Amino acid sequence: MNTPKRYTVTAALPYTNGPIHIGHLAGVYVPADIYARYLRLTGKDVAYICGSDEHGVAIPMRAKKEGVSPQDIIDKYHGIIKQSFADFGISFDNYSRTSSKIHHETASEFFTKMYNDGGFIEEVSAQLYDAEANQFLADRFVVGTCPKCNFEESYGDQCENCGTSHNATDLINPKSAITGNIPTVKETKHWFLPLDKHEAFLREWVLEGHKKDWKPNVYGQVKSWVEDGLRPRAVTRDLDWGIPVPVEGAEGKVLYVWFDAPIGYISSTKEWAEREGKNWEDYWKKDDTKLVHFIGKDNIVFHCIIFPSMLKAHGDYILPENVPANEFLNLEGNKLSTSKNWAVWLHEYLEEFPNQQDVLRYTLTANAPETKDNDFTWKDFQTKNNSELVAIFGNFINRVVVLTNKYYTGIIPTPNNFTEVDEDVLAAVKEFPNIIAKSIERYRFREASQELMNLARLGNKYLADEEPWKVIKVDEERVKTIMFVALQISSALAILSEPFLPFTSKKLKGILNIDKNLSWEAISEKDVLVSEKHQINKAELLFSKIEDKTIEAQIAKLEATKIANEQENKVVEPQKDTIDFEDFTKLDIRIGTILEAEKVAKTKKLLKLKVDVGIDVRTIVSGIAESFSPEDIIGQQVSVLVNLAPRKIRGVESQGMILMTDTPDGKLAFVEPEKKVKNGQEVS
Ligand code: B3M
Ligand code: ZN
Repeated sequence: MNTPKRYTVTAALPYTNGPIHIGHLAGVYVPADIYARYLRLTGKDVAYICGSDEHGVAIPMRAKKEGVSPQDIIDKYHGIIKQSFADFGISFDNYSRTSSKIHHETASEFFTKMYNDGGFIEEVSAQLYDAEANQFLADRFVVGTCPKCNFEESYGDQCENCGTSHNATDLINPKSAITGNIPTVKETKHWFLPLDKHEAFLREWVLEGHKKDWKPNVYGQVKSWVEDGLRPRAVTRDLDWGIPVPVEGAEGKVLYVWFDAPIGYISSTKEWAEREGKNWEDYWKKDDTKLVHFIGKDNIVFHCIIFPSMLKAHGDYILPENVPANEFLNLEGNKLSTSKNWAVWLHEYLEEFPNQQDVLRYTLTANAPETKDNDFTWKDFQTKNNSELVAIFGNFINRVVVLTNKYYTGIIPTPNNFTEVDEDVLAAVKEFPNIIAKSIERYRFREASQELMNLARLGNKYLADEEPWKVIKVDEERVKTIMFVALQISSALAILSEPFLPFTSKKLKGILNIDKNLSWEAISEKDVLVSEKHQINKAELLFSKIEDKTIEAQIAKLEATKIANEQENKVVEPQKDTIDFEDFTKLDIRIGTILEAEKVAKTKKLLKLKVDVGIDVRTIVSGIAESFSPEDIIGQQVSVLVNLAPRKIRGVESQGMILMTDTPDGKLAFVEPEKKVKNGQEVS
């Protein structure tokens, strides 16, 4: 495409069935935000568009679970999600929602136009049905074995394991997610998008047209779907939550959520254009507009096959120039999961790391899952903060600002002759806008963020080599030049960091007191970004060190989640065979007190105890050493089976057994009386 006149940048519409976490941010919203901010900084006309996806079946399902209405669910999470985006500086030009009137109208019109043009096949077919729930089962209402990868918990429309999208009737051994019943089949009428008819177009447009510029992971998926053979896909559903199908004879049916959701990009653009006095059609119908969809890899089929086929069939719309989908982010080695609470939720992060949005943005960018799944670890987060943001970026800026204030009361000094080193550094700075831009334009945000850090490294090294704090004692004039150069680097950092670290960039511009509108290109074009005699402000810390204990607390929190999940999934042992009361009375269980405890040599688990059981004081060997240290249990009351035949354990005769139970953290606990009782007291 020739130089675009304007850009429509979309970020996947999040489902409003839960808050958002770091995986969403890393996969979609941060990269899209970097891209949009960069475009604005380079003077481009941009519409950065998003909104809430409020028609997924996960929403009525969640509502049912919580005993509230779907509307309650979407209102709650739309609010939370929108706030999280704002808090993290995600600079959407518009954040809409698919329950809005403008969206219902836009989606209905879209469907109607395609319908009138003969863009759908109308077909009565047998669909899965849950007689008990009195409901057809599609999408997330049905689970079963994936026909492609044999994953046993595939959803009706998509397998989360292999990413394949299919029809609910393709599932092997389907089960209703509502009742657990095996579904029956029942006939119902639906409208299908004949994807097979769009195959030639898709081959030409993607397989031939975007071989070079699309990411290999995206291109590869599209290719494999097209080559597997495309089949018609139902775009309507028998449900009561969604946009009513706008044709006669479709009562009780709604549009499939994946039919209406991408149209949400269009309706959100309309909402924005109306507010801003723009023409939305310029952003969706003009060939000189560059449309880019930012999504996660599970959305590739919808954005690269289904939606483009809809746009093409409709006829008035442009197609995306690129769909830079990311792979997935994991958390400490495990898949992020809303239902398992295995996540770092954005609203929680902000409570625990107030005003540190940029640290998360930076870590997620530097470690973005661009070409493969990646892992977020708290240790790595700490390292990125302490060793890069604090030690390189923050340190450099702090030195420059503190010294400028100290030597020149914050007034930028007049430089003398530049040395070769100065000239080289200044020339190198001028290269950075291009270097970073190249990476961003190729959707390589990790690389771009590292180039930004390289600019800070350049500044840090310059100061370390030139040592103005030493030179000041012997050559004050030279120091003026050094500080002048360092201030130019600082200004370049303030501007170039904006897409990545918007909060820091703003703060830094404030400290340097520089023109908020200095453009990206200015850094390459101008010889001087901040001139002599310009007054800067006092130093403020841009980043602060994150201590080990803070990180340990986060890791402990995840540990607790893991244990809670395990506990939840733990199966309760089935009951043993029935015994007679007689059998029970044979057990002689007493309360005793531990008087002495010591480790049994050369064992990990065993403690040798002296226990007063009322009858006598006896030796008991117990496998509790991994849960207790000897000195902590002296005086502890315990339940003891006293008439168990004595046994030799590691050469020590054990005269009884202490009763224990497991706790959720994998340790043992004593079965003890709630109040202190007399030793020898019977347990019955
Ligand atoms: N709501 C799916 C998701 O969050 C979906 C994206 C819609 S984009 C049009 O994975
Ligand atoms: Zn699968």
